Amino acid sequence: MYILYGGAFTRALITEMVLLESDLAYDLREVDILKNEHRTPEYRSVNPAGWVPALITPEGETLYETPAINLYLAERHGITHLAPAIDDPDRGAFLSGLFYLTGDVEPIMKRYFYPHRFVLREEDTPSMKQRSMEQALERLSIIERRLAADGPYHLGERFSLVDVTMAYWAMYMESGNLLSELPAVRACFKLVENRPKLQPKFDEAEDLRVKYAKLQAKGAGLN
Ligand SMILES: N[C@@H](CCC(=O)N[C@@H](CS)C(=O)NCC(=O)O)C(=O)O
Repeated sequence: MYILYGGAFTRALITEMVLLESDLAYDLREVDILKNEHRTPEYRSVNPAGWVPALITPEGETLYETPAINLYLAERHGITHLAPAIDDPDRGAFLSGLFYLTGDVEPIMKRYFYPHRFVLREEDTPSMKQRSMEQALERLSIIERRLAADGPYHLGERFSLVDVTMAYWAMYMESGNLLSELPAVRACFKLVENRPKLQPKFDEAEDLRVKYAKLQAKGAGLN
């Protein structure tokens, strides 16, 4: 069985969704990033980079980097409805969409969620956060145009891992009312959110988000 190191507010949720969509059994080991459990020696012995998620394969190999884990799972188990096979005509568009999100958009999201890490002076934190969201919206507007023209999914009528990856970030943006200018992104997110195997995970994430907002109001936060 797979072991997934994941937990609340982490993109391990994307990997969980891949596992669920693919009917693959897994054991979830919770890593609480609000308690800095990802920085403990125990967790660093799993993933020295200290990022969540990490996946242990049934053979005992440790994998890291979310898109790599997700591609590995889809390809190893032949889940071509999530990741078109290498000889599939949709493969190029699939890889482009996935790498655009994970290589371009996600680092901007990191600056949005952890703005204090990217400034020299504490007083610059709010402007870093604001600028990051402006940049994220600009980068997502490229996806918006593609989805509006050729959607509803990144691959037209065909759902894939690219949509699940985007839906994870869209979920947080939707709860902050940040998708109003991106109706096609929002529509794609809603289609993913309503998939029967994934809906419970989105509901769970929304409950956690509400709890986190309450904690934040009391001064807690990502550090
Ligand atoms: N490039 C890595 C990034 C992983 C990552 O940043 N994970 C976040 C949770 S979504 C994390 O571990 N955050 C803790 C921190 O930044 O201290 C991946 O795609 O897996």
